[in-house]
Amino acid sequence: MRCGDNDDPTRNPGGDEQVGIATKTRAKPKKPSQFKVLMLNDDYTPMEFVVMVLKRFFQMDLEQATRVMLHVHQKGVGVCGIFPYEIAETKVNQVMDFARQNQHPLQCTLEKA
Ligand code: TYC
Repeated sequence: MRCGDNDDPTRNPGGDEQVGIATKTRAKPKKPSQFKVLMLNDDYTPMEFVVMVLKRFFQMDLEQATRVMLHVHQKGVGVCGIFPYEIAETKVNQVMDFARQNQHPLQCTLEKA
């Protein structure tokens, strides 16, 4: 039978089978690598602003955002979340743009998880 031949009605009773499309599956599929979004401490950004950022861009509730903000304030750095590269990069840009618009020196960066 040639590829694409499908005239035997018993061969495809539901009619929803794709014919002639070959797909190749990797032996070892790679999961997309993950990146941590890190928030850095500074002496000037108000705590309330950092909490607002964590709620707005990382979907944290007030309690969680306050905990992460205080961790960063005390330790110097903290993890806001872990995402595929493009999402992590977008979040970093959103945080940095929002901080800049509000004239705060808040810094956010990426690190391979
Ligand atoms: N250290 C800042 C202050 O005392 C608060 C702060 C917390 C700033 C976390 C940045 O990522 C940060 N106002």
